[in-house]
Amino acid sequence: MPIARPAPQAPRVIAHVDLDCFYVQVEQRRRPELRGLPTAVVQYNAWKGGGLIAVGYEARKFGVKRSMRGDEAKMVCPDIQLVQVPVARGKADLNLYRDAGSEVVSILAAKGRCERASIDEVYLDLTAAAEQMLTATPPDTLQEIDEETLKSHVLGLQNGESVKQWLCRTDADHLDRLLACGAVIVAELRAEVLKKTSFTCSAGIAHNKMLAKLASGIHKPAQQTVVPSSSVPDLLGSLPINKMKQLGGKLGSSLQKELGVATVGDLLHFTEEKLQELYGWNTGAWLWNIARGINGDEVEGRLLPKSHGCGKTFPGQQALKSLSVVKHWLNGLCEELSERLQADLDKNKRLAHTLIIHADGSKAQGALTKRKFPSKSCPLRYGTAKIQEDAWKLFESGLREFLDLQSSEWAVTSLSVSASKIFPVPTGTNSIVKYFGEKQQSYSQTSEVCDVYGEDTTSISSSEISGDHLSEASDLQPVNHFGEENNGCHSPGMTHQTNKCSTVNREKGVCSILEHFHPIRFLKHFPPTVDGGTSGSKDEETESFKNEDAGTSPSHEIQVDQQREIWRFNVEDVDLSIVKELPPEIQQEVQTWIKSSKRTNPAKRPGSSISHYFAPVKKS
Ligand code: TTP
Repeated sequence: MPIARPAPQAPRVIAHVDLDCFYVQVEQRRRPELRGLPTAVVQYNAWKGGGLIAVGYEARKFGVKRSMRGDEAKMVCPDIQLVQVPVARGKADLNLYRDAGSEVVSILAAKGRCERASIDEVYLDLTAAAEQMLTATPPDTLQEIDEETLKSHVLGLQNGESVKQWLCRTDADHLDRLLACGAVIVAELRAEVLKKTSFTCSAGIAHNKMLAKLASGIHKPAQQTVVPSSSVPDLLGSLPINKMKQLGGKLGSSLQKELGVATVGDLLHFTEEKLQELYGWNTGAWLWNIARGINGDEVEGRLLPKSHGCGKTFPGQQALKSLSVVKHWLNGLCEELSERLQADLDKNKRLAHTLIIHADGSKAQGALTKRKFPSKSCPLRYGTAKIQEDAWKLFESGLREFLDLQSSEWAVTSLSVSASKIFPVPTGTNSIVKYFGEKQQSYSQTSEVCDVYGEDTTSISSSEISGDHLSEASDLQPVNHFGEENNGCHSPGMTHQTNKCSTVNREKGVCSILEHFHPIRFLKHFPPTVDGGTSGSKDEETESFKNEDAGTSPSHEIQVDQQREIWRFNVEDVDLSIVKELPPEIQQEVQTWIKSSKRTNPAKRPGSSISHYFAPVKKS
């Protein structure tokens, strides 16, 4: 669902950079003999020469389109070079393209906040760089403006004004002057990408993400388009409503049918109240905004994908009709997912928290008819065997629901697994709290996975995962957009889920370290200091860790979940020997606290142990 965000107060310079015919360029770099030749990348599927998933610009001149199959493409362009997408485990292996996309991202990220939006698309917030350039070396002061910048398309140029004149106008308003700087910066970045990777890309430069994205596709390949504010009404006035992101589906059709809206600009005829009355407060406000080119979305500052997914389609005769065949494919997909998760963990120190499976299927009702197969999710456990086990349980649960307790014939036509809610591995001063949080969560995993057999306790609804979220999943059309799922930077262990988990633990009698190390006992040994141990800012609702600099005896609070239990102790009183009994990942942290107390000669208490400090709670 689109989210209406107000326009930002200060002007911004946003670029959307999109690589041209990306998979084709990657293949042409791998096989330079293909350069300059009409080329397309085909899907792994021999039927009629395989489906085209990327078409080079030389081939497009002959009328070759992505919707064609290889045989059809050969008919319109007999010399076309068809390259098959790499294959692993009987399905497309996109790692080559993912890695190539990462090369480009690392170059683009040099100039400003960078958001990797898909395998070959990036948003950049160049506001700071443009402001700096405007102050130090605005385009009119440059001895020479490079050719790539001069080739820019500036929308709405009036009275035969040249691009160079527009770029160098000193009487232009601040907004246009910033965009001119943005154009110079983006041209430099694109040249850098070409030099370092040999890939060409196209870009849109505007004051917001929506307009930048629209603009990057206007002139391709290897070109850039600038959208001054004055050109926005014309741009949107001629933009078919279904070409706008998020209006390609039901909402766009409804606007066309119910309101007779043909272009985005046509929405200007409706008041915000009317649009809200028809489509709800948020969507109505969003529609009102986009009609005016208003979009407050931030460039997120994310170089890595939000989720990992892999899937495969089984059209027609290839549909899967037995549990053993589904299991075979599901295991393969889980293996790939697991490898990618492990690589992400090793390389980027990130952990995924949710496993999702999604399938499409049909079931007998006279003939096999297409039905919605429910998506299922559960907390993700690392390790191929565990992922396979959990995915299988989710599939079985989904199938049961899909069949609605009737034993009928069924067929699965697509299958995908994905991992989402990916966060950095907790490090630094919060780790002890997260450690306790993770422990609670991991205990809950078993119960939640088991629960899918009974009531559907899936934490993510099918509607939530049926969108971009799974867009990397299809083997037939692997649209590799990393997804738009909005996951703020919550700490993984101490979210609402943790609260839910702790309830589950208590109800089901599952052990939790917190149940053994009860804070009340802790307080008994180390009474609260003057403020009574209830401090903590309001926005520390789920987690807080505070180092109070109170004289020579620093004390620490750990506030665990929303119950607002405060653990407070005096570092002076901690016996260093107990540190060795703590989990390795938090030993270092505790050492740091202790060092910071500047205690030079800690008293050793023979026989003391961690249980002395955290005495187990007696179960009644
Ligand atoms: P796009 O950016 O949509 O297209 P493109 O880069 O091939 O061409 P253009 O110059 O017009 O932007 O997609 C990026 C890559 O994603 C594309 O090269 C192949 C892959 N892809 C699929 O596998 N299936 C699809 O349905 C689409 C749209 C893309």
